[in-house]
Order: sequence, then C-alpha cells, then structure tokens
Amino acid sequence: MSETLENLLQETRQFPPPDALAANANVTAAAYDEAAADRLAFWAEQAGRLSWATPWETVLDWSNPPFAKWFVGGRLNVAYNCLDRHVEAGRGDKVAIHWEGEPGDTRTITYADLHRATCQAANALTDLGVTAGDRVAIYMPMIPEAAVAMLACARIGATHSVVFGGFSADALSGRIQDASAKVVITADGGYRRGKPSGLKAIVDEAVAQCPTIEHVLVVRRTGQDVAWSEKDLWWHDTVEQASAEHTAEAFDAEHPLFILYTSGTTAKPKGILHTTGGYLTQVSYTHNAVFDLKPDTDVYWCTADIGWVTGHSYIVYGPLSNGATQIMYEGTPDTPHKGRLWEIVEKYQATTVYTAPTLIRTMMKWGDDIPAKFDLSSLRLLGSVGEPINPEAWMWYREHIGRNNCPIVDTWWQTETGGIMISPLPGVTHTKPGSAMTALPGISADVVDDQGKSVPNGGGGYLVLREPWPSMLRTIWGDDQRFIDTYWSRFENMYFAGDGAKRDADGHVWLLGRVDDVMLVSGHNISTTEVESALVSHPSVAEAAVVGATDPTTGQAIVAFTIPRGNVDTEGEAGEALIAELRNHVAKTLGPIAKPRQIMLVPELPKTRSGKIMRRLLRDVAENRSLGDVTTLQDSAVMDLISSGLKTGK
Ligand code: 6R9
Repeated sequence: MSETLENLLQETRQFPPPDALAANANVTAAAYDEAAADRLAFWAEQAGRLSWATPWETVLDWSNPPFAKWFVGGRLNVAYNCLDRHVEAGRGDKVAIHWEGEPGDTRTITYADLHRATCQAANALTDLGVTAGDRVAIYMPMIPEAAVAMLACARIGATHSVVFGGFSADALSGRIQDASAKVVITADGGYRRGKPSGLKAIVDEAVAQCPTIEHVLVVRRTGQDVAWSEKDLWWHDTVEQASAEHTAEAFDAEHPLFILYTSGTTAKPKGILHTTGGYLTQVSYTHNAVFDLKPDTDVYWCTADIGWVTGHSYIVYGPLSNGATQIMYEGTPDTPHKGRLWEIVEKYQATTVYTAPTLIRTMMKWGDDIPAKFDLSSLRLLGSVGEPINPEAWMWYREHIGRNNCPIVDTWWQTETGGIMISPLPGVTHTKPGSAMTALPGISADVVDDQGKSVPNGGGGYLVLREPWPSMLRTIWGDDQRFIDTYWSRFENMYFAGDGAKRDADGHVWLLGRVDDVMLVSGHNISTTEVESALVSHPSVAEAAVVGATDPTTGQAIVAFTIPRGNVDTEGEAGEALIAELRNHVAKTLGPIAKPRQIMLVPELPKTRSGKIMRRLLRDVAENRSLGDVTTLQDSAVMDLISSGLKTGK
C-alpha cells in the first residue's frame, strides 16, 4: 500500500452497556489502567487464575525476539486446569457440555464425566505408545470426543494438530506429514445437512501417504460401514475400557500444546505453534473478561467448529478452564429447519452466543421472522469473530437476536494470536456497530503507516502489535525463518497481522480486511470491507463480497458479488433496476470513487469452513481466469452456482 487507506465509512451510532451488566461486570475500566501501569505484572496476575504445580520465575523472557518465553520455569497441566481442579473443588456434577447432535440426539456431560473420559483417553494413548512431545492428529466431527481427544493429548503432553473434518485427504495427509504425527483420532463420520458424512474413508486415504502413523483411533458416531486395517482401533474397545485413574503430570510453561494449520491461500499451510502456560493464561482471562462469564448461571455457546482456532480457545480451553457450562452442536444451522440455532438457544436457555458474521448475514437473508418464532430472552451477551462485521449485520444481530439489550463484543484475533486481542469489554465499552473498538488490557495494538509510524486519529494503515503477548504463536512448526519473514520483517520490532485498519476520531479501531484484499482504484486505497458494508446497508442486500479487478483506466475496478435478501425480486428488469440502485447507493454512502464498476447478483459466496469469504476465487471470476486452489472451500458447488447465476445476473 503506497498511501494510507481512505476513510470512507462514517458510523455515528453508539450503545452503552446495559446498566445491570455494567454494575456486575467481571472486569471494569480499572483493568486498562492496571495493565498500562505494569503490563507484565498484569499478566502475572492473570496467570494466577490458573493452578500451577511449580510457580514461574520470570514472567517474560524476550531476550531473543521474536521468540518469546512466558512464565519461565513454571509448570502446569492444561487438562488439570480444565477438569481436575473443578472436580476437586466439588463442582464435578456441574454440566460442562450440553451436546446436541444434528439428528436431535443429546448428551449431558458433567465435569466429572469429562474428567473420567479424558483420563481414560490419556491412558489409552499412553498404551498406544504416545508420550510427551509426540504429535497426534485429530480429525473429528463436532462430538464431545473431539474435546476429550484434545484434553487427553494435553494431559499427557502430546501436541495435538486438529484438522477440520471438512478438509480433503490431501489436506489431511499434508498436515500429518508436516508434523510427523504418530496417531490419528477420528470417527466413522458425523452428521451434517441431515446426512452422515464419512470421515474414516478420508483418513484411510490420507494415512496411506503417511508412514509415521502407527494407529488410527476411531469413534463410532454414525454406525456406517468402514474399511478396517491393522492400524485401526475402536474408541469403545480401547478408551472406554481403559482405567479412569490418571495423574496429570505438570509440563513446562513453554511445552508445545498444539499446532494448528492456517490455510495459506497459495503457499503451503503454516503450522502455528502454541505452548502451554501463556496460552492458557490469555484464553482463560479473555474468556472471563470478554464474555463476562458467570460460571454458575451462564449457558455459553460458541458455534465455531473445533477445527478452527475459535473452537480451540473458546470451546475447549477458555470455557473449560473457567468451569463454564456450554452448548456444543454437531450440525449445520439449517437442519432440519432454519431456526435450529434459536431453537437450541431457547431449549438450553443460552445466555451467551459467540458466532461469525457470515452466519449473521445468512440469518438476515433467511428473514427476521425465523428468530422471532423463538424465545431468546435468556440471552444477555452476543459475540462476533472471524471477519469484519458490517454495521447493518451488527444492528440486525443486536435487534433480532439480542432484542436491543445485549452488548455485542466484536472480537478481533487470529490463529497466530491464540486469544482475543481487540474487543469491547461488555461492562465498560460504549460499542459502535462495526468496530472492534479497543485493544484489551495488556495488549498493545496499533495502526501504523508504511513507515511503521502510528497514524493519528482519523488515519488508516496496518494493524500491528507492538509488544509480545502471552498466547502469541511461538513459531511456525519446523520453520523459524518463515515465522520471522511472515510476521516480524515488514516492520521493525512489531508483529505484522496482515490486516488493514483505521482509527476513528475517538481512537477506536476498525478492521478493514486483509491487506491483500485492499483495492487501488485511480490511486485511492479502498477497503473491500467498507464497500461491502455500504452494500449490506441497503435493505435489499443480505451479503456482499467485493474484489478489485484489473481495469485499463482505473488500475483496479470494484466488482461486487451481492446476495439479495430472501424476499427481493431479482428477475429480469427488476434485477437490472436493483443493480443500478445499488451502484448509486454505494456512491451516495461512500462517495463516487467507491461506485462499483459491476455488481453481480449471486445466490451464494465462496467461503472457507470458518466462514471467511474467499475473495481470491471471486477475483478469478471477475478477471475471467480459471479458478485457483479450491481445497479449503466449504462447499465446492458454490462456484458453479455463481457462474450459472452470472449468466442471469449480469
Ligand atoms: C479468530 C480467527 C484471522 C483473520 C484476521 C482477520 C479476520 C478475525 C475479526 C477479523 C475483523 C474481527 N478477523 N476476527 N476481522 N474483525 N472481529 O478468525 O482466526 O481464522 O486465523 O483468521 O480473520 O482478517 O487476520 P483466523
């Protein structure tokens, strides 16, 4: 980016926290002052939330940047912190997980149950020869055994590598090989969209390429027929027969806890490495602070998949370390009907929902009448993660799900950051629709220009982190140089997140999408996020994705792919009229420079499994190229739908 980003979007709405929530909030504004006065003392205090077998000697060793060591000398066991200590404190009968299978089967799992299952799995893995430091791949549907498998690895010091249950055999084998995993834990299948999907067959295909795999441990979920080899073991024949007695050994604070691969767009996926003490400290603190968790009364629900970092930090490690009661759902939001999520909220009286903008926009498309059919009055706090949330989607979430009295926490973070970094504090922050607002206490986020200088209020540039944080990635697995090159070389002494951002007149942070997605139109930098938000602010639009396509006169031109709301007529002339109206609407909202050259009405957008729009594929369409790598696409039929829709749309 040669110039700073244009600040186009103006948003003036602002919402204070509900009085009752503010009066009783876990974290108050004092936390910002405390952390500013002594950042390391602040994080040491948060580490004190956990149970340590050996206390640390030094909070942070930053003598060899960018390789950080947090809580040096300290020892602890992650599974002990998530399970044993709650059971020992007499909370064994408390529900940890209300699990809801897609076909409607349910399981209620207490902390004592989860502890028992984890001890059994730890013993079974040990019997299979897995020892501390070994890598274990986990390729599972959203069933409780997925969490048990992760916790069992953590308990014995094995490093887990969870791979999305939707990824291909190639993607799985590449990740297994990169980490030289010894064991894969999987299931015969899981339920999605009303059907059993097959997982074991994909594992078989992957394992054929992976000589390091010694055993495949298989949970029976669907009962479908599966091929069987001498490496295969049923979970019910091994784990469920194992002893439930297991003493958790403490590991070094910097012991590797997990590797999670981020799907690089073209290059080889990066194995992001997280360690033990700092990671658990930050996810535990942020889960308590950002969701204002009241463990005795809240029913918390994060709708993410366990194969995404959000599932690691805010289904498994954050909530369980805090003794939360949570909901876990196996399936898709429209099975068997489009109100399934709200039905689950009503059934379990959920207090907190943490989901992604893509889901909120899908719900907008399906219509306001769907959530209106359910009693959502138990909800008291809503969260968003994964992409910038468009102001109108934020307002819809607030009104139709939160009934105008739940704070919305828009949480910015990454696989690499491990935990939430920028977010409102629900009892403190006066939120603005579309802004993640402020770095959390103890986090030093900044927006800088090309030269790495902080931009003033009103300016735009790159999001960076100036100081190390406890749950930061420690390296890219097996590739320290790539770790340095990717994150620490763009600016001196700063972590480069790869996201564009602006700081508004009050100093609040607005995320503008990945820097690679910024468009350069007639010499102006325009963010895809802002044009998308302008489109979504039109009452006929549910969702939009914007890309810059090469243009002979303007350098790049704005091309928008737009999903109309359910009830909108898009046939023939009505469609043409809508397109003309939308182009003018963007010009009016943002200025003539941002008027799209072309708007296409489409039925779907290409997304990753975690719901991020794959603008790269849309750029291929806009520039009439054949499609690049589609292996991380959630639903491969979508690109056909778009191409066929284009024939009618424009
Ligand atoms: C947690 C997660 C990270 C990228 C990140 C950014 C985007 C995530 C966001 C957000 C704007 C938010 N992102 N949360 N953008 N506002 N609240 O999503 O991790 O899958 O590694 O993706 O997601 O672009 O850089 P990950």
